[in-house]
Amino acid sequence: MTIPTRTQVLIVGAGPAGLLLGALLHRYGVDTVLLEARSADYVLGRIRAGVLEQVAVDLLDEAGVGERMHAEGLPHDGFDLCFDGQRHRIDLHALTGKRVMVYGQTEVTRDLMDARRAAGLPSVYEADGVSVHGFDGARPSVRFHHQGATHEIKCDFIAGCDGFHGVCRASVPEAAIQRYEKVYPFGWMGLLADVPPVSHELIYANHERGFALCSMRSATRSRYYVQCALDEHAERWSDDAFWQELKRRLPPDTAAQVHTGASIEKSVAPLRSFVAEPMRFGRLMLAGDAAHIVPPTGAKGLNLAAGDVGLLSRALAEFSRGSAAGIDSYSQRCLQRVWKAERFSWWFTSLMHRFPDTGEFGQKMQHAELEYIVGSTAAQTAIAENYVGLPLG
Ligand code: RFL
Ligand code: PHB
Repeated sequence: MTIPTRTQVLIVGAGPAGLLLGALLHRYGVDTVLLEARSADYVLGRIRAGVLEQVAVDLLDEAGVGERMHAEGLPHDGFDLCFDGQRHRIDLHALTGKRVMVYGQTEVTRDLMDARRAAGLPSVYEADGVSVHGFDGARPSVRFHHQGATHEIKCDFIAGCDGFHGVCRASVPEAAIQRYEKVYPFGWMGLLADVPPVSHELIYANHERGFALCSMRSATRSRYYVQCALDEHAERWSDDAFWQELKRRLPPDTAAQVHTGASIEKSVAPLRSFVAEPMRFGRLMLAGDAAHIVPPTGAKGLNLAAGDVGLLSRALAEFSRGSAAGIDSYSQRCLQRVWKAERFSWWFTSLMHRFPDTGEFGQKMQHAELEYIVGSTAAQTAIAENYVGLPLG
């Protein structure tokens, strides 16, 4: 492939945000070049999100990549909240009329990559030293190295879809950006294994030893998490130690039904809440984890990324037809939804985890709130409407 020297939208980052943006823009007749620092295999090897909201499902359909998701994804009508050795079902569908789709981020990424390759759209993997220039004027450009050569691509807009540690947000002058951040004093250790899930729906457990989550990727592949110390190393945990710890945090009858087996992947992720405001700097637009991070408890990260690029793709398509209205309102429209998801993710994280300073009073508060939730349809509805996802403004 010859690397183009000009494009309408230069997308930095081939995670779900960058790939979905590219697919939507292709549908709208806007051309893109996608630059990714890592190899395609590396990107596909990262095990992350598992739950898609309807908004994300609709956008994947609109991008023309929904076929395998509908065939292989698992629609879920509810999930369980677990505490005091009891499971309580939150009936998402009865409470909101909506459901969520369990379909892994790895599969979403693979579907989008395959579609981009099939459409012959330019992507450069293993692009080194990406730097962004001139976004405060009308002619931005991006420079990078690839296979020993230096390249420059001129563009109308740069889409910063390069995740939390990317180069795009870091290239914005300090004075132009406001950051809001909360780092949690624990992480999640995740394990992926080819064993049937313990339950056909997800289980979120509050336990005195710490939070646990039972999730899945398919009827034969399970994904489990346990809250752990921030300095925990997954390599130091045998699979057996993980399974034992998971089971201790579940009610005995549920623990007895956990199918154990060799892990395919085991890793620790820190938990963080983060928002950068605004999300637009001249002709540089941030989307997804580049602009905001949520702790995974609410399953919102990938869904927020999809929502951002849904709005951004429409704004950029409008711009190519002569209207800047969508571009001008992009940041404000995204941030309204982002802050609501930040609130829900922070609240659900606070409710379900043991914090070093939870103390006896804090535990009583968590317990009273969990008791209130299971006894109140109003409280369950509030959880359900946030969990299935708020509308794309
Ligand atoms: P990504 O996926 O981080 O992709 C960014 C891409 O940019 C590349 N990059 C660069 N490329 C070129 N030049 C540079 N200088 C670059 N710097 C970085 C990176 O290599 C990468 O390929 O961000 P994106 O696309 O915004 O997508 C966000 C999601 O990945 C993330 O929000 C979710 O995974 C969060 N998340 C969950 N979200 C959900 O909606 N539902 C869930 O159930 C859920 N579970 C999770 C999660 C995240 C987790 N971890 C590990 C953080 C569970 C976990 C454990
Ligand atoms: C997952 O399956 O990886 C998953 C599911 C729900 C969450 C977080 C992660 O809240």
